[in-house]
Amino acid sequence: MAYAIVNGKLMDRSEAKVDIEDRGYQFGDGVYEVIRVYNGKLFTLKEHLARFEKSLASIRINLPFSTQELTEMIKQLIEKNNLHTGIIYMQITRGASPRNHAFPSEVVSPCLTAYTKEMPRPLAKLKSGVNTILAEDIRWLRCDIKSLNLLANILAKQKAGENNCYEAIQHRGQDVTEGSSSNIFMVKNGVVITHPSNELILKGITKDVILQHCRNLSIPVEERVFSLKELTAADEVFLSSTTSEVMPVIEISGSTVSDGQPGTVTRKLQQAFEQEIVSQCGNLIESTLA
Ligand code: DCS
Repeated sequence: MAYAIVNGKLMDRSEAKVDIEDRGYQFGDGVYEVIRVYNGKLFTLKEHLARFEKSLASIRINLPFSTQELTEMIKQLIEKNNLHTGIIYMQITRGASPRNHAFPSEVVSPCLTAYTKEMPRPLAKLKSGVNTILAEDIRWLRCDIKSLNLLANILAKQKAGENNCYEAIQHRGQDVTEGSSSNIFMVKNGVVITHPSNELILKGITKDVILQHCRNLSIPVEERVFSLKELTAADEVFLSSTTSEVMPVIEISGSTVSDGQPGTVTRKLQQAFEQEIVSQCGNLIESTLA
């Protein structure tokens, strides 16, 4: 039997239901996190919990549990579901209340739901790299909040899929922001360049691990806005996310990136990322680099 958490309680996943007037369901009034699990162990848990709390505070929802309680619930769910390699998805909404845009005037308890999913590492793609397509970034101006409202991201990802691409690279006018569900990096003359973590993008946990490893490896980094023109002239491009790790980008809207092969800086960072996984979660069965 697969288990899920609803309102802080562990239950049979097939019986996990929420109210039709839950504000997450009606308004997307809530926030979420996706955390990677390798070897049954949570990767970068502390960082995800910190971002979750920041997202919650940004939309003025109080976490109905302590971080410690939440951690215990998540760990119990992983154990109960026997999750080896996959993800845990969790979200908190403002709760169920008669429909009205403003916050409920009565006291409503926020609704926590969580479940796990087996998901192998995308090893073949990590080796070969992926194709991407450009998409205008039509999102709101608080993309730093990991909000349940994902319509613009959905439309961008759908455009990617319909064009046989793995991801859409979003841009506001000439400025590259981030992927529909990932951060974007380019490499030029050995320098790693990526959008600053401000309100126009999500501060990726994977992004921060990568930037830390750049520092460790003495790879120069510039966190600054870069243009579509710079992107198309890049030596290397890669994207990052919890599920995609350090993913080489070999094509953008039909144009090949450099020679169409994952670049050397990208490879180095993939290697460093794998070492980080091993140090936090133990040895991996298969490596990207083998
Ligand atoms: N930007 C956006 C818009 C995202 O949705 C994500 C991750 C990222 C960047 C990368 O952040 P992390 O490195 O912290 O994962 N999105 C999650 C999602 O919706 N599914 O998987 C990851």
